[in-house]
Amino acid sequence: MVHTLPPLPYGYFALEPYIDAATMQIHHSKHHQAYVDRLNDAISLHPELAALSVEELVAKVGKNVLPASIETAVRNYGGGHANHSLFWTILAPLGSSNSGPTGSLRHALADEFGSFDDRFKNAFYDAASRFGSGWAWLSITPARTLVVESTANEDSPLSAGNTPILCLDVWEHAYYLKYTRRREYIIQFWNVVNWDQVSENYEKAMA
Ligand code: MN3
Repeated sequence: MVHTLPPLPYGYFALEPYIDAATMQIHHSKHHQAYVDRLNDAISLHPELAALSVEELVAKVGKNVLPASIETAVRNYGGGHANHSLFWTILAPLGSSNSGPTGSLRHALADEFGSFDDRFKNAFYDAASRFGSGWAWLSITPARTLVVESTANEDSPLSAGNTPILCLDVWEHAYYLKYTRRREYIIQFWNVVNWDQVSENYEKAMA
């Protein structure tokens, strides 16, 4: 097996009460595992792709370089695997790493959005409020600027050449056990963002 489910860097209960344990368990052990399994199935007949990371695979989506028979599988299941793998790492229990962006990311957000709590969070809220299933992102463009974006389904910013550093899964499976409205989930999400990790992702992408 080429791709494996990464372990959560905290327990299922760690993000309570903002993201509940039942949601985390199902989301990680069922949904994410299914994406990993289906990606492995899809690429099992293509040993030439076995050495590529999931991020490298997803970056090839839409460029006519993947075998046509597995393009959609890589887009959906590879995207699902890559997206969730980032998502788990940018979450952290309340009180650990949640005090806000640090270092050069803090300055870059101020430069790009003017105000963090108002304009950046509003832009992210709008991206997360997209119609239907998908994701909201804070990404870095090839021109090395920050951008808030939204993708449908399991599409990844990597396929468009951007590097995601923060994300929020807004599929119903990510929140419906606890929240009846997506807007409440989006607002509560900020309590459990691992800003140390997001800032580290930023430094790495800009290096
Ligand atoms: Mn999900």
